[in-house]
This record gives sequence, C-alpha cells and structure tokens, in this order.
Amino acid sequence: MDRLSNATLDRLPKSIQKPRYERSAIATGIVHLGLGAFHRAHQAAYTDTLLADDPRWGILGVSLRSADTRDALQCQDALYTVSASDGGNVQRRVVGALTGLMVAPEDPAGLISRLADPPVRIVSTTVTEKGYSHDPATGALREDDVDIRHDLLHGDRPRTTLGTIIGGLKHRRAANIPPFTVLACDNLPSNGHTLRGLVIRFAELADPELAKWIADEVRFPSTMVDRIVPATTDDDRASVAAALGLDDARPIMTEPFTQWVIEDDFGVGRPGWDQAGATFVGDVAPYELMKLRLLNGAHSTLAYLGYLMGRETVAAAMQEPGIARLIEEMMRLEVTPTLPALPDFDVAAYCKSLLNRFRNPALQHRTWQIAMDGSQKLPQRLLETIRGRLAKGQPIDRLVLGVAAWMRYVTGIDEKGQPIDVRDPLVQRLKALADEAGPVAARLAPALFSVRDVFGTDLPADPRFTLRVEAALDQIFTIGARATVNRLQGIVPFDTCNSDQ
Ligand code: CS2
Repeated sequence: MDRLSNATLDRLPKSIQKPRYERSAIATGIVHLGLGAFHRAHQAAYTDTLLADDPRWGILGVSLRSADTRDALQCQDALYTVSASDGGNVQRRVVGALTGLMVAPEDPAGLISRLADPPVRIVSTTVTEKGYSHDPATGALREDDVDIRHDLLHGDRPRTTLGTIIGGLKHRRAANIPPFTVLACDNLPSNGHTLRGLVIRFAELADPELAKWIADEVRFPSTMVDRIVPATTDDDRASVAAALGLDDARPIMTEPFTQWVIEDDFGVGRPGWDQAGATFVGDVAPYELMKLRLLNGAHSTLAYLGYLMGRETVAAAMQEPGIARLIEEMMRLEVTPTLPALPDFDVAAYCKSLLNRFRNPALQHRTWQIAMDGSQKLPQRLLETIRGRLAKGQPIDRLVLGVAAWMRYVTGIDEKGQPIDVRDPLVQRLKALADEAGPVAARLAPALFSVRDVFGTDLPADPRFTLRVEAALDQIFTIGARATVNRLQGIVPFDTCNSDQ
C-alpha cells in the first residue's frame, strides 16, 4: 500500500478532511518541543484549522529523545491522520501543520539557531511533567540534576528543555531579535508561571543579565490543555490504513472532545486559535485546577486501582461498579468543593461528561500508560486537593485510595504476584524503599512518605493523612484493591451474595 504523503493526498476518500491550504506556502512561526501524540492531536490540530487563513504559523516539531517519530513522519511529508471516535462514528482528518521535523539530541546547536529565526514567535512545550527538571512538590529547579548541570556548562548544546529555551532566547537577545513567547502545554498547575520561574532561575545561574532580560521581556502564558490521546496500537494503524487506502505510520486515535484555554499574554503576535475553538482568557488558573484535579486526579486513581484489579484500559476499569461509583463521588464530594468558582461554568455537567469520556469504548487507553510517572503527577492531581481539604478539616476518604493504590503499584508486583513494569523517574528509589519495607502497610507507607519530592514535609507530618493512607494500603494488601474499593462503597460483591444464599 502507498504511503500518506503530499503526492497521495488527493487520493484520500472524500469523507476524510485534509489541509485546505497550499502546504509549501506555510511559514514556520512555532517551534514545538515534544512531538508526542498529544501535541499532534491537540495544538497541531487547532493550528491546522487556521492555516488556510493565516499561513504564518506552521510548526517545526521537535522530538526530544528518540528519532522514531521523526523517521516515520519524514517518509510521509509530516502528514498524519487524527481519528476521533466516541465509540460510534469515527471522524478522520489529515493534519498538515508540521512544516519541519527535528530530533533535539542529533543537533542541539542547530535547534538553537532555529529558535532564533525571526519568524518564529512561539516556542511551545509538551515535554511531560518530568521534562521541566523541577521538584514536583515545590516547583523548584533541580539544580543538582545531571542534565541541568551539563546545560549550565555547555549552553550551546543543551540536553534539557530549559537549556534549549534559554539557548534560543540568548541568541535572540544577542542578535537583537524580539523574544518568542514560551507556551507551556503540559498538565502542571500554572504551567506558564511555573516554567517562567524555572527558566529565570536557570538563567540566573548561567547569566544573570540574561535572566533579567527574560524576566522583563519574555511572556509565558499559562494554558489548560485537554484531549484524551492514548498511545496508538497496530490495530489502529491497520484500521486507519483501511479507511485511507494509504499507510500512515503515525496515526492518532482520540476522542471528539477537545479543549484549550489560553492566557492571552503573547509578546509578538499569536495565531487566532480561538477561530479553531480555543478560548483566550485573562486567567487560566481556575480552568487548570478544575482539569487537573477532576480529570487527571480521577485518571490517576482509575489507573492505579484499575491496574491492580487487572483492568487493562480506563474504559474497562470504569466497568468495575466500585470504581465508577468511587470516581463519581470523589469528583462530586471531595474535589469539586476545593475548586475556585468559575462563573457560567457548570462543574456538575463537566463531571458527568468526564464519566462518559472515561467510558468511551473506542479509546484503548491503558491504565499502565496513565500510571507512568506517578511521582511527578500525584502532587498536583491528588495531593494538592488533599491539602486543601485537610486545611478545612474535610474528609479525604476517597482521595487517599488513589495514593494508597499508587504505593501498592510501585512495589512492582501485582496482586497475582506478577511483575509490574513501573516507569517513573524515581523508580529506583521507590523500588528500593518498597523492597526494604516489604508488603506491610505500616512499613511501606512511612517509607514512601519520606520521598519529599512527592509529599513535601507537611503531609507526612499530618496523621489525618498518613493514618488514612496507611489504613487504605493495609486493606489493599490484605483484601485486594477491588474489595477495598467495594467496601468503601458498601458494594456487596456478587460471589458473596451467592455464598450467603
Ligand atoms: C493522562 C493525561 O496520561 C495521563 O496521565 O491523565 O494524559 C490525560 O489523558 C490528558 O491530560 C487529557 O487531557
């Protein structure tokens, strides 16, 4: 079968939307760091919608680690398919917004010079939580990180996202080119503000003059990004090829829902992303908190509990009556009251739509995928909510289940005695603590509380938190995750009903 490419675009079936613009006339106005599926399904799709009216905003997509995505997309002129399904209809479109592809480690100096191109006015990031080289509990720069130390010494060939951004800004300042706007698009609270603090701190260590210039001149708007985009499977590639009549080695499978709320604070111009459905606002913080605590908090809880119950996907985990009820109650009773008011926004309807999105049978979103990098995710997804509730003396019984399930998960052995492939930047430390403690809640919970990067110093000192997590973990060890959740929910398992008869 032929490959999707510029030359084969006109062979696409009519039902498949394709770029309505002349691709060769698109300029590169955005450099995006982190060319994963999420960016391609989200920001690149918004941008694709408006390129016909404004050709200034093509995207140079930069992979930060492996060359796989670049290699695959290169053979298809950086075109790819986005398929959106709610379990019924599938809408497919081919996105053409990528004007170039790079792999950062292959040519870090070349990347810096691209960042200094005058037409580039935005540098955006989806580098995942761990890509910010910061301490997730405090937001502070990890100054002792080996890659940060490397970049402080070798600013011309950076390894980190921060070093790359600073390298580009330094070049622009030296060449008297106005700075680009830095647009953070990861699931971090106040992501723009957080990134600004990290970039400035890094620059202070490297070049205080530059740090001052950045603080005065560079904008870092915050954004709330939302679209569920699971990793693509071979089955997805096969179904896309069948629909297109062409091979696409990097298709995206996602849901119809998409949301992007952006703080309207750009230095040197921005695309009219609102014409493509994004919302520009003065303050993103309430939207970010809502999304992080409701969607992502629920996602992580579903991931750890679901995985422990042997449920491979989020949709399958939602078929556990105990989990579905837990998630609904957690969002309504424990998370929603911690959120700042958003005028004209119906949070109850938002929660309802989240439950439907989690149930979407078309998304093969693996619990294992979401379980990754828990040490970087837990603080903003669950622990901040817990802090807020403890400060008001409110109960946290549902929220602690996700924390306890994470502790059980990082032991690296599941409930059937099988190994778990735990992926986390702290995996060695977590595993060592878990091995030393053994499967005993009274030992494992305190051992993991000592990981300050995750829990800070306040939570481990608050028995209202520690005793509840420990009790939940103890139940998970003794009766298993399913029975623990069901017991909290008062759900009598079917087999117990039978044996009672
Ligand atoms: C997920 C997110 O992998 C994860 O941790 O919770 O990627 C989630 O799917 C997105 O934030 C949805 O917008």
